Amino acid sequence: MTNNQKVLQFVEESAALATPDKIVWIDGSQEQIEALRAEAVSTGEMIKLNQELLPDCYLHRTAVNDVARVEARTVICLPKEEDAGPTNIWKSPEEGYEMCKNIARGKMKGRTMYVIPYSMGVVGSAFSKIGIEVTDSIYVVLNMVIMTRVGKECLDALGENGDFVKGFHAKCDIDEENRWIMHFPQDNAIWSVNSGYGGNVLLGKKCFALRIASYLGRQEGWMAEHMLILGVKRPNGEKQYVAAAFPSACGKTNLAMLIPPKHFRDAGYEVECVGDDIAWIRVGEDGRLWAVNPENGFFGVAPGTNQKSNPNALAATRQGTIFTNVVHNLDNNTVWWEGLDKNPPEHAVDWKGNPWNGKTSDVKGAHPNSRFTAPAKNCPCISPEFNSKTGVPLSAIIFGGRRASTTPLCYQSRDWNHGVFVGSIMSSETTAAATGAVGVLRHDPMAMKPFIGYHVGDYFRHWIDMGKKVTNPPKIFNVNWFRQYEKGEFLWPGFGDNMRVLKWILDRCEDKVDAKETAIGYVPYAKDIDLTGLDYSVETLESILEVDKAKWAKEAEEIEGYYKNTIKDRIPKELWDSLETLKKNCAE
Ligand code: SAT
Ligand code: MN
Repeated sequence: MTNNQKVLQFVEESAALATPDKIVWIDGSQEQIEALRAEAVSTGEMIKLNQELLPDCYLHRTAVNDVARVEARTVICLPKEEDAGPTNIWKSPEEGYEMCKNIARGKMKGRTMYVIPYSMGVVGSAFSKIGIEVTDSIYVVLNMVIMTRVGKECLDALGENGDFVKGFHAKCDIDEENRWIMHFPQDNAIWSVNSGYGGNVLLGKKCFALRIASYLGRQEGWMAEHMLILGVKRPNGEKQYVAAAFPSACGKTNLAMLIPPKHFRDAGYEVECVGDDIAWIRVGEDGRLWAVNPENGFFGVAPGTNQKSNPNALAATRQGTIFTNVVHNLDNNTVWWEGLDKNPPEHAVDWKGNPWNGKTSDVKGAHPNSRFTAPAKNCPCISPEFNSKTGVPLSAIIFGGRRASTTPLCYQSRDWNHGVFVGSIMSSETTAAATGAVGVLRHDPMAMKPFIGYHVGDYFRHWIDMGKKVTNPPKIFNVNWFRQYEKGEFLWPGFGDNMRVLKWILDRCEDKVDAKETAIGYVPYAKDIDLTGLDYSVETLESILEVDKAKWAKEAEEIEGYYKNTIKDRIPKELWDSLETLKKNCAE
């Protein structure tokens, strides 16, 4: 399929190590995809679902010990430990390669090695980059076909000499103790062994499009961020785009596909989705930041997705979708998950493969991190700019985490550098997207803690430097949809009603609305958040817009500790200055 010697050599070396019986190049053709689906069904790797209700849809179950990203086994291999920084696990490239190779040696014996040429971004765009993933998993192939642009045209775009990101994946024994996801940023290489779970094995996603790409972006002067991208069309037809960073499983997919409340729809507002997870961002000739979504599908969290919370995502999963670790409804050969509807199936199989009765069982049927892999083109609100080679210009960047208290519903930074500070101090409660405890508050700067391919302090510096290159920067905001009463109950309705906050943000970008200056930045006046059609008291709104100086003084102290004791060095002076200002403002 190619004359590119580097590609041929990579495939040859991978095969020499893993010794597969057969090598199959993925050309992206429908016939090949069909044949692979049939093979996966014949071995039980996938279950073909009801083709009338869910055409071209399949169900897959991972091993029970392999259901999420493994941050403690995700490694950045650089020569110097200090260059990986305090947010990453580090190994030297020598040690990393040796470990992965020793684990993978001979492990494809009796199996087929698939070679997947793929593009992150539209093939042929200056934004895009090509990867080659070798894998012994048909599930990986079929997911990559949805999540990226796969096929011969990627090899053609590479030409005889082009460079690419090398991805080696072998399932091995799905052994937790020998599971490693290793990145070699200097070599554009990724090795993944002993896992079959999406985030660990779809190497185009977090491994390439965030960890390797963030490293490349710093060298080449652009940014790879854990951000959704959405567009809002105003009644007069003008469009504004925003990119928003939230940690995994904090509602990026829901926000990206938001349906505005009736009052806004009637007035003519529309929201379109450009991406739900990753943004590659460059400075345009006009001095603005332009963003593309390098992916071609959605790897969304299933539980909680329903006709009310996200009808667009649900619609996207009705065709050509792979479901992972959800409930198999045996009555009609479809799928179910907690929060889909109030009618769990009685005759079903849970995510572990055990018989499950949704009416009587007191254990969950779907894993909390169960997923759908759906083609972007299925999404009813996919943006006409989705395939744009230049992307969309950003009016705003939004940061947001899961915070029960302290952080108000929304605030705006004073300027770019202060916005970088606001991103750097993000904390969020952990979710089921990664292994480990759920609901623990942890620092997650720019929602990138698990995804920065180098030192977090250098990453902050790169953000500050980018600000110098953009003459017309987006405004930077922070939101928190997750404020709670004492315990449990959320104070803001969220979902489609987030449009009310989004509208304020977009109005701020056009200087159409005033704001209150506070210790932490500009906060909306309650009267300026349009509550029409919502049964919600202005007092409650005021309470979640409040900036409590005493709490923020404590927060500032905590941030200082994080900067000093965790990140330690390489923090840009601009961020220390912002911290000093915050401390001073809270003391006043
Ligand atoms: O598992 S993934 O990393 O692909 C999804 C996520 O955690 O954001
Ligand atoms: Mn994500």
